[in-house]
Amino acid sequence: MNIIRYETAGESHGKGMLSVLSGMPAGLEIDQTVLDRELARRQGGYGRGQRMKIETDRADIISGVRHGKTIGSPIALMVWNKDYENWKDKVTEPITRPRPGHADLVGAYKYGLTDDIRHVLERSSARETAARVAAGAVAKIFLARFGIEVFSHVVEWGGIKIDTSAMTLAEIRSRAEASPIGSACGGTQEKEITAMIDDYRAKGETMGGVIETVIYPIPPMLGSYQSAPRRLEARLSSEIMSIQAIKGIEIGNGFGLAGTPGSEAHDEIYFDNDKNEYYRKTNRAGGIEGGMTNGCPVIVRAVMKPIPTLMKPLDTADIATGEAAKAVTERSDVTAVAAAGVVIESAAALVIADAFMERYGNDSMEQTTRNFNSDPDQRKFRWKGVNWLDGRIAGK
Ligand code: EPS
Repeated sequence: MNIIRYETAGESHGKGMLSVLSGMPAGLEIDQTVLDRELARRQGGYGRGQRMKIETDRADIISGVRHGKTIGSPIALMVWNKDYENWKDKVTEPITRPRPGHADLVGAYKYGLTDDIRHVLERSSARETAARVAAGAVAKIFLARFGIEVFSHVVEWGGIKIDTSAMTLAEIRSRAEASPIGSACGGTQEKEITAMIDDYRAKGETMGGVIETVIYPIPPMLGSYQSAPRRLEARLSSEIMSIQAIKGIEIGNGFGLAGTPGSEAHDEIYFDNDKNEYYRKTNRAGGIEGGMTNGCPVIVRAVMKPIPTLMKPLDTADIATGEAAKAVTERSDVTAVAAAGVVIESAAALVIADAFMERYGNDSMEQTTRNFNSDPDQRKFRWKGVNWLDGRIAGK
């Protein structure tokens, strides 16, 4: 990221998780309840483990905000780990049995930490995403000031696909927000999925899934084709793929485009003379063409692999003895796919905030708003298609 940047620090059982976010203009009102609501959402979702019962994540604003508004300086946000009290004086046995799929084995050798894999595990833990969500919540507050919304829903759980083709965007969002699995399916399918998660828990298994993130409304012309690092697909992918356990990503019709003839792969352009606007009837591109938003909803799907900490441990080799062993079992979640949706929203919000600042940004919110409002072409590409996602959704 270019103008908006952030870094996180913190270990899973250390004092807390810190994020430092820079580049936000001065004068943005920060509502603490929004930060804490996002952190609470990240803690939720069916299938989470014991740790989430210990923590009540809250963002402690350390710097960058005075009297409720940003002042242009780096915003440091601290999420204190309540569990630290239980760990600070704890004497733990060294971990020498790396979990396949985690950072354990290679991380221990890379950093010369083979005496105890816990040195690796503490930082590679997905607990780090609490800090990302705190920073992402600030980006969401910023985007909301310009009418930009980001939400996600889980479209596949352990192989069970959720069909949202008969639902509007608004329906999907409200149903997913009310669901313990973060999906819009409701009723029968929700029960089927929660029963499957229970079954996985009983068997010592873990479960992955696919999350769809929607950014809409979103202004056109964010991102650029001019240089590779400015392309919006690249920026979104990079940020989302950096989230723990995310193994694949697609934008719009993504991988499906391989089997689609060109005549059915793109979104034809129409012009409404009365409204002086361009519009599309489909959104196969997922709202991005040539690395730039085109006014249609930005659609990103990402797959989260099953968490590598299994209670039914996999084969491994003990790095102290070289002997065959079973991987270490640590307290963990059966699945955290719904929580990953909140983390992806944060990642997307940070990227979009960065691209927005590139086009309209200034050091103050006042001037940034003026720049945005005075853009004559900003409404020229407003999405007015009947269907928001390749004709799958009837209505708006
Ligand atoms: C997590 C906190 C962790 C894990 C989980 C995510 O807490 P603890 O290790 O104390 O149980 O529950 O991390 C992983 C599953 C992982 O593999 O890193 C959190 O706050 O989201």
